[in-house]
Amino acid sequence: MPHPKSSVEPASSADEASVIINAMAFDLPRYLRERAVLIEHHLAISVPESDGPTGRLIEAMRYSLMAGGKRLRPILALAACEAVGGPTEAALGYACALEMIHTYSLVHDDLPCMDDDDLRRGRPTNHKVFGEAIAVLAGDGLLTDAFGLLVGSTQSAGIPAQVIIDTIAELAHACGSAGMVGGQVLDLLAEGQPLTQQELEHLHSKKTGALFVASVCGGARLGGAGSAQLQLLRDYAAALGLAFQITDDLLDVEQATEHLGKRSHKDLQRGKATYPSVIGIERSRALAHELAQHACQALAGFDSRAEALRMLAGFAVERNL
Ligand code: GRG
Repeated sequence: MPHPKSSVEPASSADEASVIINAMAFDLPRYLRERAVLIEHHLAISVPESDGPTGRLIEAMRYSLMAGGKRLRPILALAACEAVGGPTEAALGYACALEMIHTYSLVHDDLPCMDDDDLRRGRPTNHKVFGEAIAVLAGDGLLTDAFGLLVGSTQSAGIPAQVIIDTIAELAHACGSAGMVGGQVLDLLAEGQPLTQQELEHLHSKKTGALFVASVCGGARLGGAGSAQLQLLRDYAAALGLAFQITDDLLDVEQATEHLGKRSHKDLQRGKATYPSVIGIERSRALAHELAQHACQALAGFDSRAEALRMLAGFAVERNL
């Protein structure tokens, strides 16, 4: 498979014109739908049903994995690959691995020893259906198999070994103690404590932001991005991740459980500091929009192939789910 090398070029006025035309023509709902179908098809193949001795484990993994959700992290990975001119197949396995890791974090986050939730993605949580032991193992299975899928799929796609190694290293860093798991610990320790805005941002940059950055940068790296492009995409993803989290905090306050498919108003109930509780609802909304704009500015040197990424920054803050 070709693995194009490209660099960031300053946008010409012709590029700018084509970006505007593209933005007008871009059908985001359709793009999201089509990408979700592609990802779900590939997820179903990647974690196939099994009636063997571990059938119950696989059933639990698939129960949460195939329960819907926005599929935003894998969609970002594919959009980032596309933005640097890479072929979708280069990042498809990686995209699915991201969704498996995200799903593992949700299954574990819902456990009684963590957030103790009964509802996720509109269904009873994993441990409510399969019991705690199987839910823990289903999460472990999703996390570990994600790395297996990443290696297998990128090798089959002919990605250079060093690019695969760099992608694995960045993903492991984003998920582990320096990233998502570390952020979860900060979150647990902060329950009932007042936080400053800076402390809240630090917590979320790890808990939520790190996986967004890995989604975008990994997808772009597999698509052939150079280091200048990766740096800009890192800025894009960090701003987008924070904007997404602020919007999540706002939705938790403003939407009902039945609408979200997960328990709402839970941050307040658990005594968690959130953007609305620290800086107020209006400032939170304004900050989320500023961050989405900042994310788009980081893409200024990219051509019209980055249109999906631009639209996704808007989606992250305008969504109602
Ligand atoms: C390692 C146990 C463990 C947890 C890591 C990510 C995480 C920390 C916990 C999940 C709970 C949570 C509310 C995290 C904040 C990030 C977030 C808003 C997750 C929900 O993501 P969406 O909205 O969910 O993309 P869907 O269902 O659409 O995929």
